[in-house]
Amino acid sequence: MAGDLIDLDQTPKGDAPRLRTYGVGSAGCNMIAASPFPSVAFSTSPADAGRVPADRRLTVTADRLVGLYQTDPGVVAQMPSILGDDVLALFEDTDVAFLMTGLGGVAGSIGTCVLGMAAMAKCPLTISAVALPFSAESERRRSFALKCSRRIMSSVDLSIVFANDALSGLAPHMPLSRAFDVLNGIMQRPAIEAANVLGKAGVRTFKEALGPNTHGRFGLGLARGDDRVAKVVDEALSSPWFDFAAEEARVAVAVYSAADPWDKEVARILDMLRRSMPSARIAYGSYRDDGLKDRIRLSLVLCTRPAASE
Ligand SMILES: Nc1nc2c(ncn2[C@@H]2O[C@H](COP(=O)(O)OP(=O)(O)OP(=O)(O)O)[C@@H](O)[C@H]2O)c(=O)[nH]1
Ligand SMILES: [Mg+2]
Repeated sequence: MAGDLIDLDQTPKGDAPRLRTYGVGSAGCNMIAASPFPSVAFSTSPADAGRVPADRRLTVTADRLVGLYQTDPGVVAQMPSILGDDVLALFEDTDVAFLMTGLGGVAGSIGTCVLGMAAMAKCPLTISAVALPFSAESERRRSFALKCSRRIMSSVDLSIVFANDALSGLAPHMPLSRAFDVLNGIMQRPAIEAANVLGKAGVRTFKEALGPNTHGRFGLGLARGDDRVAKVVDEALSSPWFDFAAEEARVAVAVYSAADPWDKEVARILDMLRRSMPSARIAYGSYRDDGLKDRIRLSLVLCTRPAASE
């Protein structure tokens, strides 16, 4: 129901969900290089999958990938074996599949569409984090990226879209490879937050809170000092990736962390978020992170209507 609050800390904790990150294509393999989770490298080039630490790797030909991409997702949902045992095996023993890619090329864009279908057939929760190409890249590349982004959104549970264009603001004066490292680290955040606040049994509550095929954008705040709560909320809400007004959010997922998490700060954050998005369902969680010292962090995913209606 719109406007309600869902406390993820109250969901059963028990066993931690088995979360796996999937790096798809050349950029995707870069993105999992520093993953703190068991990870899978998937591409059309053995060089991509071979250069990053991963506990599972698969290289498939571009021809096979294109054939699988052209298969009707409804048919795959009924008969996942069409994808092949090697692809399906990547999702064994996985509760949360977190797919990462840079869209625009063949391996990452088509690969994520295909792995999204496999993950949805095999795993309780599938989230994708995809980067859109820079405006300066070719029109053909950008329109292919958008087409695949829409297809990914309409198949996985939650697709979080990051525009590479925001890099110039986030990491000005940095060489591109370092700026990519910064962004690739930020793109891991939603997976890290999910692993910290969701127990295995809470995955279903989270998925129900999201609703089907949800389209998300990510914002991050970090702040210290007396007014750290106001600052952290302002910074998260000023994310360069929010390309719609906060009040249009249908669902928001907010995760607060601190070395000394404090219920009062959670309540203030929720109060401020509620004022910015009065009709959104807000799912929230918190955890202790000693590394933050005197700072607090707020990770925010704002979700709009299901992709199917876009
Ligand atoms: N965020 C981020 N984006 C990247 C990175 N490397 C490349 N990109 C972006 O990702 C897009 C896809 O590029 P690649 O990953 O090289 O393409 P691919 O999926 O391997 O596709 P093919 O090589 O054509 O099969 C590019 O157009 C860039 O915008 C990275 O490390 N991080
Ligand atoms: Mg490539």
